[in-house]
Amino acid sequence: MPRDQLIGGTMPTMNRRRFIAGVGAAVAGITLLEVVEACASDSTGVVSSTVTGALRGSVVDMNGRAQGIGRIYLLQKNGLSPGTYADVDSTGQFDFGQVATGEYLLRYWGSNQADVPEPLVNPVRIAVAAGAATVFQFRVVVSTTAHPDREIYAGDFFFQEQPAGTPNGTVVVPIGTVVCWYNVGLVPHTVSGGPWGDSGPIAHDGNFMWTSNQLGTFSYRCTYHGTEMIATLQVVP
Ligand SMILES: [Cu+2]
Repeated sequence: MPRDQLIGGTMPTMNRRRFIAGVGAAVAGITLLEVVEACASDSTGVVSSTVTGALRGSVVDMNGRAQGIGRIYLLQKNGLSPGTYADVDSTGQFDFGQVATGEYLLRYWGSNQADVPEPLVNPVRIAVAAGAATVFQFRVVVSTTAHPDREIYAGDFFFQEQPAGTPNGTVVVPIGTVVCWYNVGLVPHTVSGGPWGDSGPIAHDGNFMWTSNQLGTFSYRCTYHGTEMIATLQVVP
């Protein structure tokens, strides 16, 4: 079906300006985004494949001083990282440019030189609105001591090592490493099957930690989503 026929048939009174005005107030779902695409090329002559908003921000320490350390990852709202990132520049700024509207998670990664301290949230949930700038400031603690922990996200519905692991892949850690599974998803998950036994339900924003005290290759899974969420932890000397 030709695109203009679809537009005329389903949305005779909709124009792009009116749609953009409304999209900021709505929760952007897939249906909404499809409508945006259908509306994006219209009689005003404005042509774009998706509606976007700017996404940028800064990194400061707890005293408000700019810190040019690290990298910001842009995750999908279910916590999955497709590998999209922006480096923090020497003045502490990061800039993703124009991003498709919708909900995301934004994660700070400090390359063992800085961390977002508890109880500050990392990753943080954001919503990119059409035609507006979404600006977020991360507050971090700069530390010269290495941060040896390994973090694996349990999302909806996958395990993924941070900041750039393969979903449901194998994570290799030296013995004695503290491994932290963090539920970045919206529903409960478990980490079950390794020498640690069973984490039990981990709520949204909750975590389970295990200090690797046994060599071996351990398959583990989420008991609720065992066919989708299955991954491997390998502990080496
Ligand atoms: Cu699960």
